[in-house]
Amino acid sequence: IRANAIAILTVAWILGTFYYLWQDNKPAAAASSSASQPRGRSRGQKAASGRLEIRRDDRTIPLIVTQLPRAEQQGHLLGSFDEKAYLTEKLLKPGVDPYQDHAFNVLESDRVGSERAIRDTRHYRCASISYDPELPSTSIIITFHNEARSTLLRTVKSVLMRSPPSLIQEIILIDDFSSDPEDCQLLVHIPKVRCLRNVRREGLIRSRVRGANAASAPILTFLDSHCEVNTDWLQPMIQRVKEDHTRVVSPIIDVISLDNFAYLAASADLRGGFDWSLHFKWEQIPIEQKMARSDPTQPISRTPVIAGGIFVMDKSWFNRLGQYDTHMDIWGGENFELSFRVWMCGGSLEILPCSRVGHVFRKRHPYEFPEGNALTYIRRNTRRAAEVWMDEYKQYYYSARPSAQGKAFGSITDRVSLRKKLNCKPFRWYMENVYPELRVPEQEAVTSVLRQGGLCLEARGAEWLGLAECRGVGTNRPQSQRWELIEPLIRQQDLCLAISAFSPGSKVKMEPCNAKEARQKWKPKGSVLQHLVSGLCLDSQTPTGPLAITQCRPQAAGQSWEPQIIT
Ligand code: LR7
Ligand code: MN
Repeated sequence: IRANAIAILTVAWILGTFYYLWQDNKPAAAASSSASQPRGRSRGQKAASGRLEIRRDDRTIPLIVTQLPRAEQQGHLLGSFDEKAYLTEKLLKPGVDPYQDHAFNVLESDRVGSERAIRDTRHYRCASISYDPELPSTSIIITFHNEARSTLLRTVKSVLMRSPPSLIQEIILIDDFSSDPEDCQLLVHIPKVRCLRNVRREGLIRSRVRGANAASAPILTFLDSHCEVNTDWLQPMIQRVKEDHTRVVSPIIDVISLDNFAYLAASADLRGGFDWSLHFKWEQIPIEQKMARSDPTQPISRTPVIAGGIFVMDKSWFNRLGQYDTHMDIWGGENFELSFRVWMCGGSLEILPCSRVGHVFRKRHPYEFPEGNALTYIRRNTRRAAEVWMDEYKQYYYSARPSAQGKAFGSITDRVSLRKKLNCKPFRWYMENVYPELRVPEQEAVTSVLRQGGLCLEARGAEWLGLAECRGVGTNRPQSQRWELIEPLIRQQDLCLAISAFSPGSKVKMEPCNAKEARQKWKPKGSVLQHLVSGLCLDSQTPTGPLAITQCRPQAAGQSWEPQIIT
């Protein structure tokens, strides 16, 4: 009887496998339209048309569903873990708003389960790439604060289901002082899962560092706590890092709808960018780069920044580069700090289109910020990044985020000496080589007269320059007495104030503007106009002529220039 039963089971299993393969090979539209279309259409609409307009997904594209491991493997994956008990203990009470605690629809997350099939969103050519059979293993690091159990579990299980087991050394969960320690502790019954709990709220930056310090694999993989990894997500990333340990790589981050948990493909030609307030944004890769991309499976190299949550990095390289700035608290800014540091100190950042990881994007933070609100921390953290890494460009950060000024941000001595020790390039290099598309804000031109007593600085073309009676008021001032002060130039139409030589007594004249010409560079300092390179000051009372440069004497009447702005 036993032998018979085994024979029957074997036949059934073979038939089942064939049926499965046949299903997979059928024209994909027929195989999956019933499974995904109606729901996706009716409920997916909101997510697709809402704030994530760049992440539109064509729901009519035939779906190819990722293969699930068979039931017995499934059991093996979870060890003694009791999934049902874990989830049902925390189900949403009737009448409670499903968005309240997590800023996504937790009812839907609970409902879709932990091992659903999702569409393989990669370019089809990715599936035929083969990777090194001897890839190094990785420690997965997931930090969380009061994550929903079903999303946390789906993150962990998708990693176990969709990664070659030999590549997963361990999954380290850092419970950042969540209300219920069991959210984390119960999960250690799953093989390879470890749980570290912070004794106080640290924020994601110090939590990740704690995870990295506990990791035993040579490669680190960071994930947010509400992700769902897709087919073969890990191999492309580890491969790139193995080939060159200074590469820091990210997947394309697909969108999991916060309303219905539909898994939506993100556009494959986006990269990470920012504006001067250090606000992260996805942007189109530059058109030349787009046209040069003949192979859609190739990395999107030269992303100026990464989103920050999902990336793979060599552990020794992470440590050598100074991990993270652990004086950053709670949330925000660390992705800029890391990205600038990687680029400026000899590494590179890239996005791999053959690696896909879904992430639940939210519209608000569901958790508390211990002091103040999110902005309190964003300001402080991004300010630290700007102060350490942005050199003279930090002025643009401060003009774009004036509220960051004047607030304490702690000591940056350690990070500045780290930058020295690593011999990192200046931010100017980053601007020129990594992010030339980021425009430096136009200096706002100020038009004014330059008064000395009752007289005004006047130029009549290039022919005559000197002091003359001030004429007109406000907008009636004559053109010849109007000066545009666009640092470092002092400009009148196409002509600029220039010295003729760099020694004291050298005459001053008008000549065609050229912002690179050292003789034309000035800086107003109190009431004097100082020539930048010579350090001498514009003077009207000199023996050599009407206008020349002489040693600066701020009290001298001939060096006092009072700007009066013309509105
Ligand atoms: O105090 C905290 N402690 C934590 O452990 C606050 C948060 N966290 C955890 C949290 O549970 C989550 O796992 O940190 C992770 C990130 O927080 P989220 O998911 O609330 O924020 P987010 O998705 O907006 O985070 C993005 O920006 C952050 C800036 O500090 C981090 O870099 C996140 O890793 C980053 N997430 C991603 O890059 C995923 C793609 C999103 C985009 C763009
Ligand atoms: Mn997140």
